[in-house]
Amino acid sequence: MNTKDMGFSTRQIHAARPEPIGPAPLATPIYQTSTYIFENTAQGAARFALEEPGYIYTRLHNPNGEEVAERIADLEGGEAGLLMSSGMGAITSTLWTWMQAGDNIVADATLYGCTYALFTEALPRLGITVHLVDFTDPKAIAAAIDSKTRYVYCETATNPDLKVNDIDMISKVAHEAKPDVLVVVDNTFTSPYLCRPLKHGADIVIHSVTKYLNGHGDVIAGVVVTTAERIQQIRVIGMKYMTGACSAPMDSFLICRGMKTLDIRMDRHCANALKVARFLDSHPAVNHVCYPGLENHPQHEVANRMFEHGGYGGVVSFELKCNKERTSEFVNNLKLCTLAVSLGDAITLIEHPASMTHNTYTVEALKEIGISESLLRMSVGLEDADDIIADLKAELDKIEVK
Ligand code: LCS
Repeated sequence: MNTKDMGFSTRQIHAARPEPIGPAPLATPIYQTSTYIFENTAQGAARFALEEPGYIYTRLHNPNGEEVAERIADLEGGEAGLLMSSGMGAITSTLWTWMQAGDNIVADATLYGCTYALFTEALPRLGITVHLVDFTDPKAIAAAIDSKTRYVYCETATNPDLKVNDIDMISKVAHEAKPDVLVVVDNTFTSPYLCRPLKHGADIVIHSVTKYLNGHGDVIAGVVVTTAERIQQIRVIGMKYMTGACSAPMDSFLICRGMKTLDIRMDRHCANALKVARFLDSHPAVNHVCYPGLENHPQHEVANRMFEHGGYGGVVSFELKCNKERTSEFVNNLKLCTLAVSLGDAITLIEHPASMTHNTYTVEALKEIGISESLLRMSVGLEDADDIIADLKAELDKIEVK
């Protein structure tokens, strides 16, 4: 079925559904196989030479992974996608495909902790330099780009503090400074339902599918979406030779199931998060709240321009008016909000970035990007918002504010 002109909700369910083989199952069966049979040696050779399309080995292709990748590519408005074993697998497989010693990356200073560690610890060991700059400053981005810059890299809404990067501005500045630079955007926090970076000038979009796209806290996966030509290069270089970070058929099946409700879940995550953010913003024990849906958020207008479907995401971060120890006590006493990293699950999760997801930054480096040891990050779930708020309120009211 050609779903090209159909709506988001239809495409998240029907885009890229493979033709049934034999009896017509409603759900795509799990192709739980590592390898595929060739009819003869000529066919095997033609497939390896990429002269004939068809399956070879699950590290390269698998029907379940392809269904998910093509569907996400459709929702992102990209030509093609590639599903991988994790978000970090998708990031490394993509970046390594076109990078060599001597090259550099210009990246936003606020990143998911493991991306930051990749950029500041791992890549420099391989002779690749990473310049971290504040991506709200166009002059700083332009000044950091030179003839050796391969990628300009940022997150749509930053982990953990929800700064919204203006992808139109960043892409324009990057391509003006160096036309062949690849603008790579990690769109995990927004999902394609809220933002489609390719439309705003990005060249490559990456997701940790572990989060909203799967949405049920039971799979680790990643995806990259870009042109069909680049996807083929990532597949046969970055993924096949360099990382081997291929997706697993069973995981793809679960993601396919989860994605059918992406829009419904996102609407609820967004509505709940806005209520929670407004509550936190009004509480005397809270120093400040990071949520792009609040009118006082520094990039509220950028979010209004870039985000679709009227939502601002499900993650809310907030800083308490107390020290690190009291912040820990607050979290440990919560009943409904569950202490765990990750995000995008039905269950509301809360974590302490400085000692958990962002412990790859030094305390000083965190301070430079405005993240303190009293900051908490919540992934607001799908429960009744009033129950989440009641859980927070009971513990916030106990904090003595001087
Ligand atoms: N990009 C972003 C923005 C992320 O938040 C994460 C994981 C990744 C990439 C990596 O994806 P993964 O390999 O885990 O699928 N973020 C996590 C977090 O904030 N808490 O736990 C994991």
